[in-house]
Amino acid sequence: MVRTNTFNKEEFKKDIKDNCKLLYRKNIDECDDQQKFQAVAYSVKNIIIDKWIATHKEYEKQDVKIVCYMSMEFLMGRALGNNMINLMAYDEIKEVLAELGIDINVIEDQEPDAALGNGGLGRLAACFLDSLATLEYPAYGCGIRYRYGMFKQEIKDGYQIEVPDNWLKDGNPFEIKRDEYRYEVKFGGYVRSYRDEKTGRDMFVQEDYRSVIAVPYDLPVVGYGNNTVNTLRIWDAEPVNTFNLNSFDKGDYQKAIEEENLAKNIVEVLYPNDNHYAGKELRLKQQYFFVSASVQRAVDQYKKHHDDCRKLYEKVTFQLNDTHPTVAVAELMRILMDEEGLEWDEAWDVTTKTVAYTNHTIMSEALEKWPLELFSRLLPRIYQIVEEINRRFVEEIKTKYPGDQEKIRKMAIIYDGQVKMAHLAICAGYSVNGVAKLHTEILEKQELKDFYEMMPQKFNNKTNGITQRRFLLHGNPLLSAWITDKIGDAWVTDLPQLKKLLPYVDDEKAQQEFMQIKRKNKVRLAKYIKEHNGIDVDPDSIFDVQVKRLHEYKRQLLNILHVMYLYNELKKNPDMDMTPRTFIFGAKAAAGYRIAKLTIKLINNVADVINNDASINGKIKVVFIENYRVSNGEIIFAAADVSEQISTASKEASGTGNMKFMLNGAMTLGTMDGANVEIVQEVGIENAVIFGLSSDEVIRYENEGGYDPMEIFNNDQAVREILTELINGKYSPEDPEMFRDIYNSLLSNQGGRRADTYFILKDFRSYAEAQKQIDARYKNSAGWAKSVMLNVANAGKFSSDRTIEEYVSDIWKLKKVHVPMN
Ligand code: F58
Repeated sequence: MVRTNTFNKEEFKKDIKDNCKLLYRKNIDECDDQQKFQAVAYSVKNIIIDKWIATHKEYEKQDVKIVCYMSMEFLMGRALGNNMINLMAYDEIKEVLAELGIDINVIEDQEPDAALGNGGLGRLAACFLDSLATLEYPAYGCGIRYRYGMFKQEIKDGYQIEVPDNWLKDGNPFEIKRDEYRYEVKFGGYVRSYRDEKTGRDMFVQEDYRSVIAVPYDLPVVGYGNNTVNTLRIWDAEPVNTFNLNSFDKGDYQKAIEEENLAKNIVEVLYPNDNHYAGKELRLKQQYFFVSASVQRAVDQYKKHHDDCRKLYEKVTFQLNDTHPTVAVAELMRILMDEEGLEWDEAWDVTTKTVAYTNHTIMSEALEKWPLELFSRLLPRIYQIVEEINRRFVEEIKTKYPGDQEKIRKMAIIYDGQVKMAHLAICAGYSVNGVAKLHTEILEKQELKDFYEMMPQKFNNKTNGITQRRFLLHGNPLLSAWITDKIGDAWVTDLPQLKKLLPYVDDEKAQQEFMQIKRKNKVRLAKYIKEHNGIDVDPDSIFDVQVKRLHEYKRQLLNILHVMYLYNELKKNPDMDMTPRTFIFGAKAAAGYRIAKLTIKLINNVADVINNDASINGKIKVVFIENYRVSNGEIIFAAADVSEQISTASKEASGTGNMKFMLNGAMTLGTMDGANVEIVQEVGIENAVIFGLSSDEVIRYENEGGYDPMEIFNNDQAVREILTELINGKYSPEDPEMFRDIYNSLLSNQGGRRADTYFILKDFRSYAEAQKQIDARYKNSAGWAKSVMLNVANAGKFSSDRTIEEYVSDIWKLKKVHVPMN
């Protein structure tokens, strides 16, 4: 690989010291750690900035097509370490800091995670930006600059407490405010229409509206080992006129106040729901706010060099990260017709060549449907356009399926007083993709069957991926160095190179080296756990990890029920032959998701009982890691032996944590769901442990109205025992009723909800059996080492670089732009 890094240590050192003076009027050794972080970050930005300028010059010069990745969420994590890595200057900067008596880890720990996302969907967006820049593709991320990101989780007395995430408190050294790109975004009022006598066209004007000003902040997205620096553009809201008393005199006092509040509220906070849709007015405001600003900007940028908007699609694609930005369809139509003077058909032609849609879930509770009343009141002109899109679409359905009322009911964009955003995205998008093979198949055959039948050419799969730069090179320096030592460093930008590790998987010495590294990473995590939880864990125990958002379908409950079962077994048979196991959990629950929060409490209470039972000799430990997020995730993945991927088959669209574990040498313990299917395909079923119902079986049961969990309760004594322990106070002596709702959710139908909706009891025995297999396999240390090394060697497919190349060649049709320097 050509090293483009022209790092000068002495200059850099001086720059840090200068920054300390400029920013704080202090010498470096008078600065506290946060100030040192800021100084270092500004120095890194100083290296980035020329590349950033050069990149955008080159894009303008070559007049290239750009993808705008539109997303309500970008879960970026920390920037400093990642930027150092991608500048190929990590080790040098680490040395410079060491010479200044500063520990790089301490500095990196000063940076708050940019947690502008919930989970998989937001992190995927962040991985995609990394890959786009690394592969030299022109791209913008378009999103919202939330004042408060994903809440910080504290555990008090076993309960989750949500603490506001004031991530901008100390300022963000990497961002640049772009005051010159301000846009007005209008809400409410009504649409006045009239005929323009000169042109004979019908004109539409929004009147009596409230508006805000969208102001972008740009964050650099540094490509690895090249000069490309793309942009994540996140929009802040400012009031149109800062409040002035004049408006009081004019009788606009009310309006001024409303606009001030609108600006303040709109970007205040990220909605903390994962795989659940909350139909809140403010949420729709957020969506239209960032979409309108982004589309206005994209059209203006295009017009700088082109005068015919009919060819906009040659220069830009809007990729919709789920349905959240789907108002982009109507906003683009509005701009093209109302502002650029295109006819409906011309505007529709452009729009349907510009917008593409990614689906991330088949969970019905996550599908966005807006009440007509709300939608039309908040976005009157946008609503008119959606109505017309729907009218024409329904006509098309009628032509294709004459007399089939059922098709209209199932496919219309507006139906039953609701606007269905997925239908709008599919109707207007030129591409509809799922995020793993199985997921795409389920979309085509079940969830979106009617759409697939009507327009099969739009449908395609893009199996998710992750960036190895963050989740191996940065997160696991020991394993990275070992791999590079064995096969060179080309894997950093070409992950399938990891196949070159295959000759080592049977080599005893290599196996030992590999497992030694795993052990060191376990020691690192053990230290983190001791510092943050006060719990001692044994690095020689099996680290069995489930970290992800807490959701019933992800079945953290299955995991903890099994822990309770194993504990009972061990109590009955204290000499039971088992390798000590540390069960590690990390999960945030949406603030309003009762049963999810109760599951966290259950995990913590079970942990309390088991960890304090000296009679089991520490054979089982249970740890709940507080505030799971990108930055501590990097430490956790590196230390895992077992990767718990145990969702109810058919429910997890892809999963990406599964890939992060695989890449760091953990064995997947999972169902045949999401991308697990492809992981097994790559690594071989003998190098994973698979259990549970298949997606077909789950779907069949669901169509038949479920199954009867009481049968299992009545016939399986061990299961009956652990369920009874949920309500007999064993894990909540102060309140035996505490976990009654969990008990009920497993055994009784409740108001239209089937008992054990997620087949936890149905899969329990098969899961326990799989857990036994894990124990047996781990005993054979050479066999285990070989299997987990094979996991690393076969992880190549799961790089987001591969995913991005597929998006580029099948959907976006971008050209690489090599950015020269000087
Ligand atoms: C996730 N979705 C999928 N949604 O659950 C996961 O299987 C997949 O790997 C990942 O997307 C990436 O494709 C997800 O994270 C959300 O968090 C939404 C946030 C906004 C409200 C609706 C859910």
